[in-house]
Amino acid sequence: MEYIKNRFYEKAMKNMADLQKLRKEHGDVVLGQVTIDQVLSGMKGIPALLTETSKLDANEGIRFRGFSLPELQDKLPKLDEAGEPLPEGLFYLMMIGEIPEKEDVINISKDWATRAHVPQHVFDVIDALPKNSRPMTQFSTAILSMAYDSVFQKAYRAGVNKKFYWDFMYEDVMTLIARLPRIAAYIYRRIYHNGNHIEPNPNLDWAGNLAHMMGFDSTEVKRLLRLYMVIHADHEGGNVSAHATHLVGSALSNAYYAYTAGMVGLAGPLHGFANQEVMDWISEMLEQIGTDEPSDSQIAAYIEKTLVQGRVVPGYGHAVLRITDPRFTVQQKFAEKYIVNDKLINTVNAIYRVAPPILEATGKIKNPWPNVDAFSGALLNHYGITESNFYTVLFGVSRSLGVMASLVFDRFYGLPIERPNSQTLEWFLEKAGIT
Ligand code: FAM
Repeated sequence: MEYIKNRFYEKAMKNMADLQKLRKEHGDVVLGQVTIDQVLSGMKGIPALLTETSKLDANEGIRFRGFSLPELQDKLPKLDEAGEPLPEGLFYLMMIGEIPEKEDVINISKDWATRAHVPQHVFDVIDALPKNSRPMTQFSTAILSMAYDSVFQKAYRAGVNKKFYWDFMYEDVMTLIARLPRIAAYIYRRIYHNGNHIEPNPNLDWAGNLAHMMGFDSTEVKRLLRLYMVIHADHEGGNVSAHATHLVGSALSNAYYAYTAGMVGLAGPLHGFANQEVMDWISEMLEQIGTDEPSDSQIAAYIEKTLVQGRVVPGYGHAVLRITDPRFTVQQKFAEKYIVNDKLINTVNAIYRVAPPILEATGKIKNPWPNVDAFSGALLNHYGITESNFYTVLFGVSRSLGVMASLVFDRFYGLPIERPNSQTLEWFLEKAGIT
């Protein structure tokens, strides 16, 4: 499938002239000021990264190459018109910058199917870990164990000219993405189905095959996983998984190393692990209240209690967004369309009614609205994927699309090693005139 690589080259090459001009002629343009508060609050709002694949607006949400999620649900190719778009199409859009034709998307599905073979040693590595080690530990270890396959690493060691790095990175990225559904499904079947594994079906699309190998062959689950893989794919460059991938890649680490770094970041409870935390928090609440149909006032009391305990309400808040996450809304609409009266989904909707004013009243939480993780678990649970400690792996499979596409751009643009400056507390005190 060379033509996708060629199209990427043609499109990205056009940007190269602009990038070079920026660096050579406009490098001294001042972008803004940096305050002590920004540094001490996690570098929020400092424009410090170049990321092409998507852009997050605080008051509007994510756009992939200019397209919002509802627009993509409408425009990206689907297998059947009533279904959800294929994540392959989103990958094409992130790489090329244009909405693909259906044929382009099917070609990516086929390309990934031909690369999807996972070497036996990866399964051996997974099987060597205790069965009860966390799914994200098994997933990250499996990815890391594939690093020896990296063609980028081999080319680098063979002394390839740096202008060709991106080409080898592209090959690694495509192979890595192609293998993920098999690895994720293997871990799922190992932990929850006694290692009763299901072989891939190369005629299925990437997300459809993931559903199949996990043991779900219904149209409904495939449709859900296609949507899931699209909405979790990217959230501009500064989030922990994207930034960690980019940072590690900037040392010219191979794609397997860089993506593993992103995944161990995603495994944190303030990031991708929040999708499991939401489920744990809700079941803890239902257990304590003693009903699976809690009233609004019971939910309110439980939220207050969580805050008093100095814990976060998972699934709420965001480092950038200041509205209900459109990824939450897309899932809510999906549930409205396909699901009738699910008690857990009713509870998730009730929390959405109750939580924002309480969070807002604290006066310190900058965004009292739900994020993507507030809804995703309830949808998966509805369709029988009930093992919530696996959910972050699904997030990770999807996130590969954005962070790996960005890694190809990083090497194409020849972005240098990332090395921000750090200072001691004494320095900050001096700057503030305190000493
Ligand atoms: N519940 C309770 N407290 C919260 C909160 C929440 N949902 N969201 C923020 N806060 C607190 C926060 O801990 C901080 O407290 P301190 O000043 O005592 O340290 C204060 O409010 C100000 O935080 P902020 O500026 O509003 O948020 P941050 O940018 O620091 O953090 C999040 C952003 C997402 C880490 C934070 O909102 C949070 O912890 N949310 C719950 C976990 C979660 O859902 N994470 C998933 C995010 C998601 F979109 C993803 O990455 N998948």
